[in-house]
Amino acid sequence: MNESILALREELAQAQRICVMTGAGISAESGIPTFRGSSGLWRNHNPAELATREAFTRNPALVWEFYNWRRTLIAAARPNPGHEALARLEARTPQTTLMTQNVDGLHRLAGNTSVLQLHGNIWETRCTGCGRVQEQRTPDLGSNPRCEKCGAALRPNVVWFGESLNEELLGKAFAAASTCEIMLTIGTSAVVQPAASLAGTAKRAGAVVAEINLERTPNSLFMDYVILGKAGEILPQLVP
Ligand code: BV8
Ligand code: ZN
Repeated sequence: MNESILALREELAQAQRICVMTGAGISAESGIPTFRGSSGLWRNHNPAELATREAFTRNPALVWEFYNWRRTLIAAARPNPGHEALARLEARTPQTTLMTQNVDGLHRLAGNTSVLQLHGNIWETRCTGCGRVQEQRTPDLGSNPRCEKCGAALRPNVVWFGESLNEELLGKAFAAASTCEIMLTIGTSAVVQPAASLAGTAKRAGAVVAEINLERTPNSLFMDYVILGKAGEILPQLVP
């Protein structure tokens, strides 16, 4: 086991207040494609061109096809050893705040209870008319699901590019990042804001910051640890 993993494992064992930020990379070993990188494209669409309000207004059926495809994929996915290690971390250190950019719900399925889903939840719809939010577990909702109450079009209850994140969630995330002793950032390319800036917030507040990812990112420059590799292989070594 490399000495960075050994040292970080020791620091994690001592810490009382831990923050974890995850991105699509932690769900890759559960079979869910990431956004960027070779497997990221979907039928020559760039997901970022589908995850916008403009795309939904222009072609709601195509956006629903994208989300129905992802919901079907996620419905078949299970938490992997990386998710399970983070559930053990929260069980061992109750003041562990897990903030995720992912909308797949796998952290809650793995057993984490304090989860900030900064970009929303793919299993919920929101009405574009009356704003009603509903959990809908049927993977394929068809090309034009409508609200039972007011008849308006339903959209996925996720945060699209150009949309603001939930203020309360974001406030909790920055508060946790400002007071934690250690922050782990796992499986994220650290290009999407404001999520990517939370690691810098933790660093400036004096936390030890560690990046676990397949590749280096813009945040690698200020990390105390950069551990390159698969989350599903590294996290179980950090949290046995
Ligand atoms: C906002 C939900 C204020 C939907 C997502 C210009 C115009 C307009 C906006 C902007 C602009 N410039 C900047 C912005 C702001 C924009 C932004 O940051 N854009 C970036 C791309 C430049 N941000 C926003 O718009 C945010 N809102 O700023 O509001 C505002 C208001 C009005 C106007 C302007 C600003 C909203 C951002 C949220 C967007 N929604 N998702 C859905 O999921 O369907 S973001 C989407 O990207 C996902 O949530 C995803 O999680 C997220 C980040 O991607 P990653 O998770 O990092 O995934 P990625 O594929 O990139 O990387 C995976 C990494 O894992 C890789 O590094 C890979 O090496 C690694 N990996 C792979 N396998 C493994 C692994 N690591 C370990 N183990 C493995 N096995
Ligand atoms: Zn409605």
